[in-house]
Amino acid sequence: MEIGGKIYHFTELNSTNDFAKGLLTGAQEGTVVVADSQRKGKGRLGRNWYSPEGGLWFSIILGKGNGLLIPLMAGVALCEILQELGLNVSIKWPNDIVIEGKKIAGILTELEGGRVILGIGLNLNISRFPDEIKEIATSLFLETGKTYVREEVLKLILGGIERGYESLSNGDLQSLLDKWREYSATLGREVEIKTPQRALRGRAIDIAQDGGLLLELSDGSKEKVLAGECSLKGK
Ligand code: BT5
Repeated sequence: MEIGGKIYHFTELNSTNDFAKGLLTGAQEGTVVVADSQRKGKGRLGRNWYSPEGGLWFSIILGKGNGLLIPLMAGVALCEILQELGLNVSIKWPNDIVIEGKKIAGILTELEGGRVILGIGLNLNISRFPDEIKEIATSLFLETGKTYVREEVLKLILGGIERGYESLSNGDLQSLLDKWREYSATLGREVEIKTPQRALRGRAIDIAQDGGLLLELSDGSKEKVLAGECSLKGK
């Protein structure tokens, strides 16, 4: 499947994910929606995503897929491309792309009409962040001092996602999980996972076949978590 065969480009949208959802009927798999800025960029769980001009904000319409494995695959693809660009990136479970703990990219997947909308926000040429996030966010520009041509970076990422999606569709889960382990900033660490129901603390020991995070709790028992907020504790 070709990703980016059709690309819709807007100077401004509320959210590329929302626009992509509105396109679903009749839109081909692999269709991409990109906006220079978003008025209501969305994070997970109704959070806001700061999306001014200078960033790379886009969504891809994919076919059916596993709602947990697709974002893992996208995270790995992003890491590969950012590493090629010389950045020392890692993945904080489930799919924050970080450089020394600061987030450079976020991924939001939504299931709609049996399809997956994969939304990616990458802080490209952003020179400053609002106070609320300036300690936890970074950009390619802030890390390297260079400015990037958005279309070129987009093309690299779409290529990486096309390869990753194809190998997932062919059932090659193992290489995806191995790459994820390689980039992980979470495995081996003491973590706390918070869900609306509970908080769980333990050592992150592996990523499961379904994208869940395996924890070893202090009593030695093991538990798999599929969703939640992860904070890293100590070494
Ligand atoms: C995410 O949410 O990390 C998913 C972000 C997905 C954004 C893309 S842009 C294209 C597409 N269209 C959309 O409307 N969304 C997708 P989450 O893990 O919930 O992280 C949100 C939190 O990250 C916020 O509460 C802030 O603390 C922080 N944050 C907000 N904007 C940021 C930014 N530009 N860079 C780094 N951190 C940010």
